[in-house]
Amino acid sequence: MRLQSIALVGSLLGVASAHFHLQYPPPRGPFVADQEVGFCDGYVNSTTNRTEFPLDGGIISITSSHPHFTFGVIISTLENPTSFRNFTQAVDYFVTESAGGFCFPVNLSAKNLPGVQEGANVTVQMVFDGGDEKLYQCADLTLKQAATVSSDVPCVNGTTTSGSPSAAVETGAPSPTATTGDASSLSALNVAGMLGIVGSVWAVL
Ligand SMILES: *[C@@H]1O[C@H](CO)[C@@H](O)[C@H](O)[C@H]1NC(C)=O
Ligand SMILES: *[C@@H]1O[C@H](CO)[C@@H](O)[C@H](O)[C@H]1NC(C)=O
Ligand SMILES: *[C@@H]1O[C@H](CO)[C@@H](O)[C@H](O)[C@H]1NC(C)=O
Ligand SMILES: *[C@@H]1O[C@H](CO)[C@@H](O)[C@H](O)[C@H]1NC(C)=O
Ligand SMILES: *[C@@H]1O[C@H](CO)[C@@H](O)[C@H](O)[C@H]1NC(C)=O
Ligand SMILES: *[C@@H]1O[C@H](CO)[C@@H](O)[C@H](O)[C@H]1NC(C)=O
Ligand SMILES: [Cu+2]
Repeated sequence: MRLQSIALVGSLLGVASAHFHLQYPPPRGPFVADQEVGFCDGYVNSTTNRTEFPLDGGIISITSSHPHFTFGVIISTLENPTSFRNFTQAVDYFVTESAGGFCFPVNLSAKNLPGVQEGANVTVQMVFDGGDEKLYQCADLTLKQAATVSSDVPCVNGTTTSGSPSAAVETGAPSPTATTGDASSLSALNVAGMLGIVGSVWAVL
């Protein structure tokens, strides 16, 4: 049991350097851990292969190796934003607990920002702070009211799959009402136990 715990802690500490990964909308390029402290994970130029993204019924999906983090989304309507000053807040910062997946609905038109409209090319930048440093990843989008998110996109919180975060999004995931007492809630308990172990080891370190 003790050996198992140490092996488990080792593997979790290993992924801690992985920070967070943007899963959806797809980032500008392959994740680069060392560059994530910088503007757009080091991808300073807009891409031309923009993702068509729902104007008001989108989702943002990440994986996080930090179980407790602050997250927000900033947006720019420039074709090629080059500075944080070219961005404004699209999703206010919030604090959450979720190791593994984190996925939430987003309405980019909710703040009525100028230029955030049908057909617009925008860049969204994820701002993540899991306790080490502020981290950034960007996605280049074309906003379309009629765009839909593919059911292939992973959309989970923690390691537990649940229903789609909004009625407008089809994730193809099973209904959250069907999970009581089954394997998925068991795995959630296991994760809670694992995090407890990690917490106590960090406290010793
Ligand atoms: C755009 O192209 C780059 C380079 O091929 C690729 O790494 C990236 O994943 C693509 N992005 C999207 C949203 O398809
Ligand atoms: C970004 O674009 C500029 C202007 O086209 C180019 O000089 C520069 O090399 C590009 N940077 C990267 C990292 O691709
Ligand atoms: C949006 O970006 C695409 C791909 O870079 C480009 O072809 C298109 O002209 C842009 N649209 C506008 C309105 O600038
Ligand atoms: C984008 O940011 C750069 C650097 O701060 C600034 O020089 C430029 O004027 C900004 N562009 C717009 C359109 O605000
Ligand atoms: C998104 O926000 C806009 C502006 O407040 C609102 O009109 C629209 O109903 C919202 N859409 C959704 C899906 O919540
Ligand atoms: C994840 O949690 C957020 C709130 O913390 C919630 O808005 C979202 O719907 C949840 N996602 C899933 C897939 O259940
Ligand atoms: Cu980190």
